[in-house]
Amino acid sequence: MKTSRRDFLRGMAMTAAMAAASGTGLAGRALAADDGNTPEKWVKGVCRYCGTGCGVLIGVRNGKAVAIKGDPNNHNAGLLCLKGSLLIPVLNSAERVTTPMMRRSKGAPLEPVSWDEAMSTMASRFRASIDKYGPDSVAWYGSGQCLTEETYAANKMFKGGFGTNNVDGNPRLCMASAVGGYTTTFGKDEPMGCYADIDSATCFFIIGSNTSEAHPVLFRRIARRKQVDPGVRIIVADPRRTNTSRIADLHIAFRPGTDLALMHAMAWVIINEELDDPRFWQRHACFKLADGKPSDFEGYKAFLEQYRPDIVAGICRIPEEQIRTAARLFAESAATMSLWCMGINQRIQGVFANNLIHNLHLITGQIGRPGATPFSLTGQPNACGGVRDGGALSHLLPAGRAIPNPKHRAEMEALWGLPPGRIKDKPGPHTVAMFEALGRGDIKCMIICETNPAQTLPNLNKMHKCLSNPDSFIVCIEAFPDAETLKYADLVLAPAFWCERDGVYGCGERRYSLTEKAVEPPAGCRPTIETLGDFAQRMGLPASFSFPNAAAAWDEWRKVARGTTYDFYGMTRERLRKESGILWPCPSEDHPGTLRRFVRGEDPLVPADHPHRMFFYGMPDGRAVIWMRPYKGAAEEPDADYPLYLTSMRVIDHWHTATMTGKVPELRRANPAAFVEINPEDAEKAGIRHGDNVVVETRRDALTLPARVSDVCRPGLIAVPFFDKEKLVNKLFLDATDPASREPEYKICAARIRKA
Ligand SMILES: Nc1nc2c(c(=O)[nH]1)N[C@H]1C(S)=C(S)[C@@H](COP(=O)(O)OP(=O)(O)OC[C@H]3O[C@@H](n4cnc5c(=O)[nH]c(N)nc54)[C@H](O)[C@@H]3O)O[C@H]1N2
Ligand SMILES: Nc1nc2c(c(=O)[nH]1)N[C@H]1C(S)=C(S)[C@@H](COP(=O)(O)OP(=O)(O)OC[C@H]3O[C@@H](n4cnc5c(=O)[nH]c(N)nc54)[C@H](O)[C@@H]3O)O[C@H]1N2
Ligand code: SF4
Ligand SMILES: [Mo]
Repeated sequence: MKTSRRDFLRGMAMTAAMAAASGTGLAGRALAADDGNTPEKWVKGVCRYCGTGCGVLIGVRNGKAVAIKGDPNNHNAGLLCLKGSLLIPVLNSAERVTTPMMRRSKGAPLEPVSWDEAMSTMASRFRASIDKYGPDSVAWYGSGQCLTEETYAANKMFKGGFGTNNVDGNPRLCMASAVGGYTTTFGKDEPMGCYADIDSATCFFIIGSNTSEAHPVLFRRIARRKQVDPGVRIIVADPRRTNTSRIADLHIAFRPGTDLALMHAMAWVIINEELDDPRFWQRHACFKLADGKPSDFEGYKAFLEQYRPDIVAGICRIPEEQIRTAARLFAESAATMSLWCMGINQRIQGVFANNLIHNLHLITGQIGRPGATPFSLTGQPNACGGVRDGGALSHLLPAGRAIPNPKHRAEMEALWGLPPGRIKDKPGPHTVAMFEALGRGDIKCMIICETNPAQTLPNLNKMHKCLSNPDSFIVCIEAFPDAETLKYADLVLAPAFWCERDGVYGCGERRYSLTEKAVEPPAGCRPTIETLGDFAQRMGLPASFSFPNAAAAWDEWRKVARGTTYDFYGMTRERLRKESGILWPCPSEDHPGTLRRFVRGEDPLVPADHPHRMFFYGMPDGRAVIWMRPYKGAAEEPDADYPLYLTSMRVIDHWHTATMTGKVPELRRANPAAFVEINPEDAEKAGIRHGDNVVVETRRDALTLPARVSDVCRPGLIAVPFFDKEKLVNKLFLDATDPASREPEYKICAARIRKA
């Protein structure tokens, strides 16, 4: 790829503008990612961090990465946020895992070992376990940060090769409720809209997403949309007054966990003020009771009576007028786009809350037109492409197939060349249950890849016990030596990081983009696709389980997706090399990709002669479901002993456990350590001042954190970030999960505070 000096400067200027816009004012640093060396070549890739999936160009000189800028041809149009523009120091960090390491016994230190010894030890432990206890004694715990090819190979190896459905990953902690929402409402996972919808929307309904800190480049696009057209309206529904809410026309700071009541009340207003679109819902939707039994419009209207705005204002503790305003803005706008993330998903009613967002779009017909779409924001760079589309959760199979479906299992057995019946018919355990099984000793050997569960699982004291089972054998494929989970590893394998290997990331809009290899990994680090292939061979699996490289795995995955509703057969490696991302469905090499799914004339899976403009082909009768899901409170509501709500959130500068962003001095300085946000009212009651050390206590544990007293949290709510390994805040949270998605309720528990 050739880029002129002028393009380079332009790209850098954009990066600088974005860095400045992110509020940290470190534009100068973003300009020269390294020593000011002029790159000899630019290699195309994807940002390592969030599910926005910004395209990047990595500048390389003398085999070393020296600069980064936004890819002008990808959806981000050359923009990057500060984290993304400071990726080069992470890549070049001296603090890396550069050799396999092993403990000779539990409690002994990790010692460097050769790759051969590491792999043969691993294979003999796994083999012995499978022979003695069966395939369900081994497990894979993966990540939405692994490359698609790695996830595909691991899923195939465990489900098809070993015959266990013990395959799960951190998207369970993240996107599982969104998956459940899309599949129960529309029959198929993944948003039907695209990022370009932002440019056409006239109303944004942002609920449970701090877009400005968690998806900064998309937030920029929303803010620009409002700048261009001041008539655009933004509603933010979040109990915290976040940076996102600062551009809102209406900020609804409701009581945590009451979203379902709020959205039913909005539906009540829409229907009672006749702002709904009967022509749309009569044609494209049906009504169902919570238990799945069919109902009708009259049944829905009657159901909504318990959520009249005057009642719900009391439940949410907000002015009734806010509900009416939100409902009118949503329904009357020319095109409304909903955006949501963990405030909705990480809840014991996460799937139901997702359903209710879809309800609002279905009753108003705000769907399938440019700007009108229910769009779930994805957290990790490859949660969609690798884990969701790849079917690498314990109940799924690739490309929208499900473990309990005999036809789907038979299809995968045929595609993988396996005897019939090889894939088990029962789903494996979800994440929390998988670690419980490790603690009980039912799972003996586990691979943990590109995720740091010892910091990010809920109810950590309990999970640390599970990770400490003396009979277990835990393998971590981990790039950075300070990851908390390494304390529990028996074996650590050294991976090639980010652009030290090639592979595909699928971001939040069904867009697949290729990261090309830009630089060599440190000696001693191996691409994970090779590690998995080596492991499969040593486990005695057929050659089809060892991919010679990522491109070969990609080609097989294309064939597995072919002819399904996830069809991306047309995205050859060659095309991905040339183009900066393509959106599926994309069934043939001459297909341009699909911006809006389910829409005639755009989605190749909707017949050209279909009588209607939209067709929800994921549903047997083509009708999406308007669900009557009752609201109930959180798993642990505040009470006399623990009177406050406690929630957890991200900060713009850090990526999860900060093993990467913590290596960048500018980012570390901006947010060096954990804190607790407290509203001035609550602080005053407890005699706490800004900066005081505060004991935050829940039924599980207590931690001392410095107070940030501000109006960010509504009264009665406190909030903590989870990036700081010196303060493992997840010890405070409970491991209650949504019964449908099994996603933990990280967003709510009960707490009390006192001055330390
Ligand atoms: N800088 C940065 N960006 C990231 C990440 C990161 O670590 N750092 N991680 C990525 C990942 S994996 C993910 S999943 C996303 C997460 O992205 P977000 O979900 O946007 O981030 P969070 O800060 O976890 O939570 C969002 C908001 O939920 C609100 N909330 C709490 N309780 C409730 C409630 O009851 N109802 C509603 N409606 N809202 C509530 C919180 O106040 C918070 O502002 O970010 C991605 N982007
Ligand atoms: N309290 C609370 N807890 C939460 C959440 C919350 O909102 N609140 N959110 C949950 C959500 S949504 C998510 S997604 C999870 C995220 O939780 P995790 O996935 O556990 O956190 P990360 O820090 O992203 O872990 C990624 C790990 O991969 C390593 N790594 C980086 N690059 C590579 C590589 O190329 N190869 C390999 N093998 N390893 C690499 C990093 O060093 C790091 O240790 O946290 C969950 N936990
Ligand atoms: S918005 Fe997300 S993907 Fe884009 S540069 Fe920032 S961290 Fe990377
Ligand atoms: Mo996430």
